[in-house]
Amino acid sequence: MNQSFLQYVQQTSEQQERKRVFPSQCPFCSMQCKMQLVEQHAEGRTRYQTIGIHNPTTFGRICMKGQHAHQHALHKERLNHPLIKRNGQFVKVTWQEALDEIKARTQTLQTEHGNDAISVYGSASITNEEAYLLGKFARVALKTKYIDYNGRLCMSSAATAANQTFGLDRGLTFPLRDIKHARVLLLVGTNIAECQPTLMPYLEEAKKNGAFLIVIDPRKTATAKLADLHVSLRPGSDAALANGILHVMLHEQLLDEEFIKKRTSGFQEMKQHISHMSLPDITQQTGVSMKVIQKIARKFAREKTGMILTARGIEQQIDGTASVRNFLNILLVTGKIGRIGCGYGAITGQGNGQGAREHGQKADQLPGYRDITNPVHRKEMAEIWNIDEKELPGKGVSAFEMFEKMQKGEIKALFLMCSNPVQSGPHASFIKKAIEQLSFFVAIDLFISETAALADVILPASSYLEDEGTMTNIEGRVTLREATYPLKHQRKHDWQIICDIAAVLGKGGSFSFSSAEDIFEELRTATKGAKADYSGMTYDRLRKTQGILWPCSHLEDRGTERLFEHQFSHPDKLAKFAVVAHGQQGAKEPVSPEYPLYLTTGRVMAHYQTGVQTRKSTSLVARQFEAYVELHPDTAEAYGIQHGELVTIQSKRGSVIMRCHITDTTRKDTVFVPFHWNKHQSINLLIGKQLDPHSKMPGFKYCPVQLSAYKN
Ligand SMILES: Nc1nc2c(c(=O)[nH]1)N[C@H]1C(S)=C(S)[C@@H](COP(=O)(O)OP(=O)(O)OC[C@H]3O[C@@H](n4cnc5c(=O)[nH]c(N)nc54)[C@H](O)[C@@H]3O)O[C@H]1N2
Ligand SMILES: Nc1nc2c(c(=O)[nH]1)N[C@H]1C(S)=C(S)[C@@H](COP(=O)(O)OP(=O)(O)OC[C@H]3O[C@@H](n4cnc5c(=O)[nH]c(N)nc54)[C@H](O)[C@@H]3O)O[C@H]1N2
Ligand code: SF4
Ligand SMILES: [Mo]
Repeated sequence: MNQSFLQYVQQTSEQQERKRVFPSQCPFCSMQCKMQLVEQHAEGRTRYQTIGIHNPTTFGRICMKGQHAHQHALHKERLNHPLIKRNGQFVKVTWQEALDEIKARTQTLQTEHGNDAISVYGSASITNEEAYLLGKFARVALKTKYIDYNGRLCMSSAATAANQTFGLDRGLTFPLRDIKHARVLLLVGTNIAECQPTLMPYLEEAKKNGAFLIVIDPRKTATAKLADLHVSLRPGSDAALANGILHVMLHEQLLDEEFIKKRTSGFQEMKQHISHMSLPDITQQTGVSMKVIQKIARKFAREKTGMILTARGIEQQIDGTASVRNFLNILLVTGKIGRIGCGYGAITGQGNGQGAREHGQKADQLPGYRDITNPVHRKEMAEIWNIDEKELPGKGVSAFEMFEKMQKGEIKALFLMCSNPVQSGPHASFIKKAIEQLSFFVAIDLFISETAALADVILPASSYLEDEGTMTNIEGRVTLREATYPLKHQRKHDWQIICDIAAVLGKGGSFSFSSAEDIFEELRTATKGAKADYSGMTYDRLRKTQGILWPCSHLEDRGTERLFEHQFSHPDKLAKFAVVAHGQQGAKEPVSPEYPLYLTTGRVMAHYQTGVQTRKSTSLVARQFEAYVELHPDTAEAYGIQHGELVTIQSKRGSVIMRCHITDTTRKDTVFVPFHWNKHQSINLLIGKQLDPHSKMPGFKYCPVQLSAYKN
């Protein structure tokens, strides 16, 4: 061996010694791609690289956001210490000081104003263990009924619709690998190409097998570009479009009569209702031609297999629940659920969008999807939590309604974990004012977000690199996120923070957990026999199996991949048709000469949600560094606006300023703005306060606006 080769080997092995590998799962979307952070010290520098790891959902694929996630987790602005605001400035304090402050302020407020003076706002980006514990914290430590979470702004319409139609809400009723067996795929308001990029190969595989892909979206998105048929409907008109499709199916007898007879109820009422509808009216309301409506109906009904996938485009509407139910009507009349290649999928959003809604963060729910108003469920949970059932608070109110109560002074304090509502909530200026009214506000975050900046106390949490726990992915697959990056500075895991606060409030006995696994063991018991049953899972099993789809009710149970094969989850085992009057659309603020354009909002590939995390990543910011508005060329011409020019967009509630992107991928009457940017680019300043009556979802995807060139 020559000298230089020996030197090379020596150097390489030194480098090897200085290489560390940390496992985790991406902190962003519901695909929950498994990944490793590789940390390498060489030539006096530390380099980081994120690589995808094989798993049964994404097979080692990752997208650009996952690839650069470490850039925010390792960012210099990450919080290191608890902070208390004194004279308008945040000062670093010890945990003891922060906890003492929390104890004193909370106890005083509860003594003076009752337990319900305090509220808790959670998240679907925390682990199942933390979601479970936060629900327990509200009910057992604070004894308040006011808890809800950011998932209310996300999937609540799909969840409500699935519960009403099927009696159970699991985002996907099938495993992703079933997609390749679907002959027709109907995608409604879902932009998978930008929002769940590592899901795309499933659609591509289905297409290769001959599937016909229909995308219903006002914009010709990257997903729509893959479609055989792109249906550019008027924003907010999905319920009407579904009525049109049903009309054709009923008129042309494109039905699965046996399925309707054996597996459903309410068909006649629905049929009767549809028979009064006029197709020409529907084409007018939706902007979709009769020919296209007929084509969708015939194609979907005549193929042997088919799936409907929805996401926030149809759901984030004040008639989102009814609209989703109407698409589920289409699935039921054609008998396309409960067998391979068929089913419904509400594409989940946040990393734990599925699990975090199952374990008690919702105002009306207890762990495992138990109902907080059901005496039997209450008793079961009270026993597990070792409290008297009478001590268990009742049903609270939804996320946005909590801010209304803050504004009225009924709620006086807020514990906020892992969310940024000042930017993500509707009518953002209202939410900011409501929070400013609080007597006491604790934010638990990685950074000083736009919302945390308003807090009295900020507590520094751990990130996806450090925090072990389970996350339930898009498939309903419970995955174990192993995370071993050392916890630095004064940061703590969200679950530790909850336990520490509970302890100073005198409830330490109910929160004496020493690891995430410890909490999972209690969660298993708490969900036993419930709809979302995790009791057959253990960390060991999750490691060995690479994830189990719930329900899983005993240690030999391999989980449930496909739902509703033999029965639905209502007591009579039948799925329920819905009568959907798309007149409900009339409740929406109409466009007018003053506000003539439809604004719809959403996402771009490079950024995540309110951008607190992705705006810290230099690589992602390089892809897209500012907000923009998409405008059709004819509309731009009519308004005398050039590409790249700054424009003001205004609604009844507020205005924003951003650059104009002229593109023929959007409708002439529709503008689109992503919601990842803050300050004068925060699009939620424009969105209204109206909520869906069933799910309490705001109408993020529909808002009449005016647009004009920006005048300085
Ligand atoms: N890159 C990226 N990926 C993400 C996220 C992110 O912030 N960034 N967030 C994650 C989360 S939490 C979620 S919930 C998901 C969201 O995933 P999606 O719901 O797929 O994303 P959005 O862009 O909000 O909206 C989807 C589409 O709805 C269309 N749309 C607007 N109005 C209407 C309408 O009236 N009817 C119909 N049919 N369509 C309409 C929009 O044009 C848009 O293309 O993405 C997850 N993944
Ligand atoms: N106009 C419009 N508005 C929307 C939507 C839309 O399509 N259009 N979509 C809605 C949807 S679907 C969603 S899901 C919401 C999302 O709304 P938010 O939940 O408000 O958005 P995020 O940016 O995810 O906020 C997460 C916060 O938690 C912090 N964080 C990240 N990880 C952790 C952690 O592990 N622990 C703690 N304690 N903190 C952490 C981040 O730094 C960040 O400040 O926005 C909704 N708002
Ligand atoms: S953002 Fe979603 S698709 Fe991209 S790496 Fe993360 S989990 Fe995977
Ligand atoms: Mo979401």
